[in-house]
Amino acid sequence: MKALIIVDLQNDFLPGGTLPVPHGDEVIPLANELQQRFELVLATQDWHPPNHGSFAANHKGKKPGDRIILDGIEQVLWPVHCVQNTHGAEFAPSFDMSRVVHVFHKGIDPRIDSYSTFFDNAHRRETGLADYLKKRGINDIYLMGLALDYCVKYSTLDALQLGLNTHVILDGCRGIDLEPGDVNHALDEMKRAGVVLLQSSDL
Ligand code: VGL
Ligand code: ZN
Repeated sequence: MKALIIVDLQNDFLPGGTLPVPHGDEVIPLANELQQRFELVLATQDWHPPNHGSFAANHKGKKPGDRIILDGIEQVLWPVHCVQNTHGAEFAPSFDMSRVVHVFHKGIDPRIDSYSTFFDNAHRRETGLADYLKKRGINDIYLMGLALDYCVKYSTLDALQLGLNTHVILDGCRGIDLEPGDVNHALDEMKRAGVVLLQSSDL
């Protein structure tokens, strides 16, 4: 069975948010349409406590884009975003969630970030998504959403490790490109690892 996983369509990642992914809003109509075509639709939500270690504001003298070592691993610092129970963490109002059966949260632990929807960045803790898919016999996953060069990329790499046939719907994604070239690099990395990159018209 196939599942569609819609990644982080939250206010803070959209134009006007605190960590806007350029043109991120453009993928919402496709998210609404594609849900109708999958038997199982899941969503992810970046869901940080206010004291999260990935926020530059929580480190004296640091600014977004700086890199630090957080609990032993490298961390890029971000503007404050997707704080639990705030408007910025909510899903975009135009995102139709009527067919989304479960939402997986990530980035809850203040000491570690979680770009992947499966594990935190040090692979210490699971979000529950891997077990959820296994229990339901789902071997094929299709991801779309934000951001292509962070959450989508890291999720696909973990998914492959878990033995899932992993697809990315490219016209349903937009990237941050913190460093110009990050999106192209992410595409190469995913392709080399064995992710199937496709367009929604191929579905
Ligand atoms: C993400 C940056 C910071 C993502 C989350 O989900 O792509 N990116 N937090
Ligand atoms: Zn985050």
